[in-house]
Amino acid sequence: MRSLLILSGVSPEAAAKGLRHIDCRPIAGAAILDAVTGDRLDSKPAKGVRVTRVGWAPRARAEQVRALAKCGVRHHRAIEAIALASKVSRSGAVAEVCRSDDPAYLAGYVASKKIGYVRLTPVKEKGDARGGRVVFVKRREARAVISFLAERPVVVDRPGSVGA
Ligand code: PML
Ligand code: MG
Repeated sequence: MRSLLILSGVSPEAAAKGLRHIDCRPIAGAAILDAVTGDRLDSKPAKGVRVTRVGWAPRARAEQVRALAKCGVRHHRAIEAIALASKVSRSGAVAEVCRSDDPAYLAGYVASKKIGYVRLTPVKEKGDARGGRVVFVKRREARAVISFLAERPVVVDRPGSVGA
């Protein structure tokens, strides 16, 4: 995950801070971090930013389901995570890292415009409820990214792309 974040343009220091965040008890939303310093930029440390108002266009969803099935991935969490990562990517964020907080679901991913959605499994051991989501941004864009993530309705109309 660290290498993929650095490949995506996140500094080693910020990547380390982000990975520490998803190695803890999860918060409801995403933590927004400065992609250079790793400073936390959202205003609610105990909550983070909920990435909401994102869904699949039905045909695109069906295509994505087929593409995942070809790789042996059959889980609604993967489909929902790809929609969410598509919205995060369109927000202008530098990169995102996520590790499921479900103790029975062992996958995670790193996503960015540079590398796409890179799914990794297992990223933890069964029974481990630590996890979460971190979005790395350019500091001067933090406010715009946060309002896009929380408020802007987005429809994913092609696998890997977003039509807002
Ligand atoms: C996947 O690609 O399978 C999704 C991994 C992250 C899931 C996050 C969650 O819903 O807990
Ligand atoms: Mg969860």
